Amino acid sequence: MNIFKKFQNGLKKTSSVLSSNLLSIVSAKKINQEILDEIESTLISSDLGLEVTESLIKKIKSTNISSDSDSNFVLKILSGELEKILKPREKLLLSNNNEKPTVIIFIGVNGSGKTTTIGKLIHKIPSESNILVGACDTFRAAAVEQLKEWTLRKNVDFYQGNIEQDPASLAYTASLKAVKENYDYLIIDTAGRLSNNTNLLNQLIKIKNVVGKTIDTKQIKTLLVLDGTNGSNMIKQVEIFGESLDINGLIITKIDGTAKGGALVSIANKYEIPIHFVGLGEKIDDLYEFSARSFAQSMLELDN
Ligand SMILES: Nc1nc2c(ncn2[C@@H]2O[C@H](COP(=O)(O)OP(=O)(O)OP(=O)(O)O)[C@@H](O)[C@H]2O)c(=O)[nH]1
Ligand SMILES: [Mg+2]
Repeated sequence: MNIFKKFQNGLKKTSSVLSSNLLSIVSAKKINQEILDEIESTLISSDLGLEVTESLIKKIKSTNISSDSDSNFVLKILSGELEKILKPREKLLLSNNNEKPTVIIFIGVNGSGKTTTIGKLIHKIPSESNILVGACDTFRAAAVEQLKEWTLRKNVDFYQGNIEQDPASLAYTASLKAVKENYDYLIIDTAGRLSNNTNLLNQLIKIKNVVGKTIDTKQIKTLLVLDGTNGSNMIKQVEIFGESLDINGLIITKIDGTAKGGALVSIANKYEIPIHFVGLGEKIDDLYEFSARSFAQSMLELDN
């Protein structure tokens, strides 16, 4: 299946609500204030946020739309505007010209998709690269096993400690190993839930700091994994994690399971943080490099 088709399928829940509502509003009608109000409430209800919605409405107002323009015309204007907002957030995570190792620390609340996304990501990294995966979610034995299974599928080296071992001490020895044994990538999984948020954030800060003792901070990427089904609540998570840690990139999962895909646009509009990947399903190859054009077109059920 081509990539655009994957985006179209992954965004079906979002687009089926958004585009059919929009089409029924604009079809064969002249755009007047009442129609604009209806478009506005449809856009808001798809979690695009107020600011993005207002800029979209402004664009429609300033475009000369005659009553015989086909109804897709409005959708095309909207998708062009969405693409403009999303485009600056497209950025490849994996590049070859970095110093070795590149460290990728996955953070995010429990259930957001960290461990699964690591599994999908190691499947994407070309097999000539050496990858070490560190199981720094020592909070639950099952978490270690879940991660280990993914590494076995790709025959990737796995580094684990004892259950309830301090995750930062494990991250430290994993980084020593990654440097000494010349790995290309060290990928670190972390816990999503501790007794409270402050403990979690302090632990993540500590993990990042100890890795930074051995490996240049320029080579360390902290990626926040967000559950797309949370819609605009994802913004709160970017804020909470962003207060304590520099977030270098975002991965937004479970886009396939939500009609609130518009929230990704609202995040792209609010934060200058790259969106590296989107999760469009549970299977190993359901992780896709973020494409502004595919996302925008698919949200509105337009063809590429
Ligand atoms: N439909 C869908 N499900 C996903 C996607 N990504 C992850 N999941 C599912 O989300 C659930 C939670 O994923 P995990 O990877 O265990 O989440 P986690 O962040 O590691 O959770 P903790 O270890 O508890 O912090 C699993 O059932 C995954 O299969 C996605 O893109 N689409
Ligand atoms: Mg996990």
